[in-house]
Amino acid sequence: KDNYPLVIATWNVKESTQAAWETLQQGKSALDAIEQGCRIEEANAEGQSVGIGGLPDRDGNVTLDACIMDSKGNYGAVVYLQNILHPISVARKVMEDTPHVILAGKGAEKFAISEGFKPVDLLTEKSKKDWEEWKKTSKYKPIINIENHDTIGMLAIDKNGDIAGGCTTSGLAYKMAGRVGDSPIIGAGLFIDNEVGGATATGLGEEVLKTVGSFLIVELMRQGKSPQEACEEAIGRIIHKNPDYKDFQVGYIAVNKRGETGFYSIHDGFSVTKFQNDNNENIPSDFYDK
Ligand code: SD4
Repeated sequence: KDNYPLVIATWNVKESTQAAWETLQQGKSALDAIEQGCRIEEANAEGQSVGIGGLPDRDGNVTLDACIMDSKGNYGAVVYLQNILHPISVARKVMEDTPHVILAGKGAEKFAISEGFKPVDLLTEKSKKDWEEWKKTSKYKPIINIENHDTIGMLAIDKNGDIAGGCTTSGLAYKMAGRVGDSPIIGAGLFIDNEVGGATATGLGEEVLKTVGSFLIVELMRQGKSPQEACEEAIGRIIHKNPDYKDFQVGYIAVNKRGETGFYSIHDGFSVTKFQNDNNENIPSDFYDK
């Protein structure tokens, strides 16, 4: 029981895990904690892979993907959402206030505005400059670890032992217009089963999608694997299927029902932030390609 409440997230996002932890301390649900935690990173204009300040697609549009899943197995997502600061909150509204689970593009934006979200320009001067610089060569190659990587995948367990998760991103920098990654797709970027545990992903979404990584991790835990073993096997699956793994990064994090955690990546440089037992800590991840 001492293992939770607990919050764990991809990358170095201490302010996000702090906000989620404080939400849990107020007696709120894991779902509330996830939403509050993710909102911090979404509003951080310095982070160039989530929310405002996210690097645009190759046409200069910032397009956001996000999803959220609760302990009852409910799920909501937005894909290719533009001009809205908090996709995680829109995803929650899709889950709670519509008969659907995914809304895309203009429809998602229209829904958000009808729910009171204000349109904002998400392309910052800095990201616009970086994009203009990129256009000079227009070489599309996913970067193994983006310096200030902060696509946030977050898992939380509240004091009742209930698990929720969320994932929010601006996707890959300079992606093709229309591209959607793993982050908002159930089973790929995120999966929760309150009887077993949860998992979430970061990195090259195409590889996570093709192996349905987060669902795989939860199913492996159901079969008795620890969160660590399950993350390692899911990374192993990608490596086995794709000999080009040296050129891209994927990182997974997982929790099980007992509040045990695991995390693993293909390459060095991935880290997680974990808030547990009053301690908010950024921890480097072990990795495959040594
Ligand atoms: C994607 N998985 O859109 C995301 C990108 C990511 O940190 O995790 N960036 O493919």
